Amino acid sequence: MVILENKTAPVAAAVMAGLTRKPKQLPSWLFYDEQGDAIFQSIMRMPEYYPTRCEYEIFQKQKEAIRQQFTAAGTPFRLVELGAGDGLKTELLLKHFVDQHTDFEYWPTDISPNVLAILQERLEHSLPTLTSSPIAHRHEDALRTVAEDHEHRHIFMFLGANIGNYSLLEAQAFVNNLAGAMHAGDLLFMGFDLKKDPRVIQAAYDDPHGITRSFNLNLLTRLNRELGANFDIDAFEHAPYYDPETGAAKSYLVSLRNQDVHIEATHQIIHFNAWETIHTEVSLKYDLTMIESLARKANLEIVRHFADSRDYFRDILFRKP
Ligand code: AVJ
Repeated sequence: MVILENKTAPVAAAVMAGLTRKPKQLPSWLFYDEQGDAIFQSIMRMPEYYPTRCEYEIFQKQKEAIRQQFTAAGTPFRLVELGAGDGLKTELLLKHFVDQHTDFEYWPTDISPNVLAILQERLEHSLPTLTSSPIAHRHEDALRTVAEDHEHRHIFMFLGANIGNYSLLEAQAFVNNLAGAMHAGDLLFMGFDLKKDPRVIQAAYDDPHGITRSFNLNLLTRLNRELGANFDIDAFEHAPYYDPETGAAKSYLVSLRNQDVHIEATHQIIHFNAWETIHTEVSLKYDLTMIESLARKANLEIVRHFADSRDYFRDILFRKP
């Protein structure tokens, strides 16, 4: 075995496990290196990627209704945002809360320390009076911190279509974990991308600009750089596919030919048959039955739905009884 640096160890472990599975698969968190973060920013700016604009509309039009719900208990709160990303949309809410002299603190977390640093720096300039400190990079650490803190009221936020990166089973486990860390009266504000015209969803993950394609292929570039792999990027293609029955938008990298790839750091030679796939991402779209079932099984009450004008997307407020 090679001795790996701490930073590459999780990447190597994920690759070693994922590329020896049949069918091959890689976890979608591997997208988010510095380059991947930047490409995702471009994805959010393109017209076909509707979830960002839907949630933005919800925040813009309903920010006061959201604030009313968050402050209904009449006590200060800690806003813990899981997967905050660059926090651009959240900033719209945060600014409104600050403008209305809302008594709260903001605790963002994200798996990418890179975006978290960018977010922190921007907030220091744009909202200097806001108390904000990134608590942890890992969700589990954030949950433990909240579970052990009985003094503060907490509101968890998990926005965008982030929950979609989990399978339904994983999503249930995740919501159960969240609910387990919440105390009575705590809130959870979660974004769900809804099932809709399949053509709209397909276009969001197979855009004509090739941005999502480069997002998917960048994963291989990352492995070449970080693990000394020799993926020929031109020998793979982005292959997204939406299944309207399950609501799963799945992305694959497809090998265009019969080929071997050498991965130096893991001492592996991985064989690909022509047209063999690596499953790199699921982005699950929800219907109301799925959402209600998630809540019921986690023993959370649904307080209120906030939808955009086309009902493409909802931010849903849950409460721990
Ligand atoms: C960051 C997980 C919400 O699934 O819609 C966008 C990532 N992948 N286009 C999503 C993504 C391809 C995005 N999430």
